[in-house]
Amino acid sequence: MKPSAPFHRAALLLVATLLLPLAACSSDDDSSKSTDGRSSNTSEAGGTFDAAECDGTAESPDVRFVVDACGRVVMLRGVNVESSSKGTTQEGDHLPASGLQGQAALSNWGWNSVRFLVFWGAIEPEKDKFNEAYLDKVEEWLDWYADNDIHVVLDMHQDLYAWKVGFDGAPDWAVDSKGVEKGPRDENAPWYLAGTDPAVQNAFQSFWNPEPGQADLQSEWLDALAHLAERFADHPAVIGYDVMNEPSFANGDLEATLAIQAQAAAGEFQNPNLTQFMQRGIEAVRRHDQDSWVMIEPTSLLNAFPYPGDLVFEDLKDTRDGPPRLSYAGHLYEPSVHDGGGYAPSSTYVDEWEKYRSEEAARMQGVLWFGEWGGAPDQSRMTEFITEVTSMADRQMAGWAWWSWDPGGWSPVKEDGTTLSSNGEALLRVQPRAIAGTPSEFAWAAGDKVFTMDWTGRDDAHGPTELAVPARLFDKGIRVVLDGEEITDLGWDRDRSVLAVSPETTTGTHTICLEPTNGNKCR
Ligand code: IDC
Repeated sequence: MKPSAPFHRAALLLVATLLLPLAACSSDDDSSKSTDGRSSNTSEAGGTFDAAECDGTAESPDVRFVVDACGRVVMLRGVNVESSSKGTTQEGDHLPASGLQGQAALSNWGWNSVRFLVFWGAIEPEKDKFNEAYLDKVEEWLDWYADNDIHVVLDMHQDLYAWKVGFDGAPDWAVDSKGVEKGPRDENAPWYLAGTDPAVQNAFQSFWNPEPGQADLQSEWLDALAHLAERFADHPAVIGYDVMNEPSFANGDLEATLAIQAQAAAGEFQNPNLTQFMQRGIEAVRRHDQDSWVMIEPTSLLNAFPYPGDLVFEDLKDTRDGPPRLSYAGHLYEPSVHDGGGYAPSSTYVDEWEKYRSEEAARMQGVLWFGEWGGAPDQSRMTEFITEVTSMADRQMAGWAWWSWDPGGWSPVKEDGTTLSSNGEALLRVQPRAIAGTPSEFAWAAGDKVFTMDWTGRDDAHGPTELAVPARLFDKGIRVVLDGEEITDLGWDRDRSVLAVSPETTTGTHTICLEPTNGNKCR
């Protein structure tokens, strides 16, 4: 049925907002995952640090934190790599066009993680035939990340379901648009508006709400995810799996979605279909990997408003032995910033996002992590936006992954792949990478360039506490006060922008303050 004109306009408006952001050291049974070369031989308080102690057996001190194989709390901070992998058809290598060597730039800023895009259609281009050659290539990237102490979340990416209906994700064989071909795309309109295309709508409904006789595509997706986990469960770089990027329309098609807006805004809409799929996603990963985190996204509608979450949070259960390792991975896209319209001083988006998403992460006993956030550098108050979001992330002790690496555009780097863009300048900050204990709070004051953090040491966390301290922020050097004493012999690797500190005693409470070398704020 062709939508009537007013419906179409309403639908476009809705989709404009609703399709907008929706949105370690991982451990494993395998001891190959247990150490990172950097930590070995480091002297740990109370004795010599033995890297063999990083056997991945330490549990997180709190469901809100990820830990590495050394038991250190890892604050995942990094970037999505990368949009260029999507390509325009199922064919192609589906690897980042910017190339592996370009990744050195991000490891030089002390960033510790990436969200790496992979695609069902690349993993399983033919039904039931996994493409190991593609996964071998992905593994080359993972090896590089492991060698450079960067944790990877593998993101089962899709945008508007599949290449066959205009974007990316599902293999051609898994697209059932019920006989409707994709319509022409208006290249001048934001990409997500193509979600109104009946072919996209039908393909989504075939996936989420199959009619009798239609294939069970959700199980097929989850089998591909399980295969990914089987391939990389023992890989030292892999810390997590994002079950599905930006799921939308699990509750029903556009019309059904329009009909529940008031309910959703009032926090009265729950999405059992999506919740069940995400629960099955947890179980698919756990078929092969007991130790990685499973990243779960709400309906992408929530990235844009934001509304209260639609998942039935209390129903999501990790099936591993031991405390849950789940992450709540909604995206953070302020609608105007996403579309390049600037960050209005009156915007309440970041505050609302913080309120809803932090409560929801707690309800599902998960780590709060913004799997995507970003915007173009050349818009008003973009630096303020970045500062507010990163400060909020610090306040919540949450992780984030910037969208996206792809040099140029929104990237932290310009087209040359190394020169910082203004986004990159704003994103460079002092932040924790790995904490040999449990953090209670930390904050970065960008104006004064002062970083402070309090934590409590733990016997089951090994290796030094590491901070990202970008060398280019401190051309004259740094001054560091640890537990009230100025550190004279700084373990600061300027090339990698990593500062390693080890308090005299492992346990007990600790406090660190870092500032420019001539500063006087740290005591
Ligand atoms: C965007 C890319 C853009 C591309 C589009 C469609 O930046 O170049 O044309 O995808 O493939 C998301 C998605 C993510 C989007 C990103 C920015 O998860 O794939 O990338 N975004 O629009 N959800 C909200 C925003």
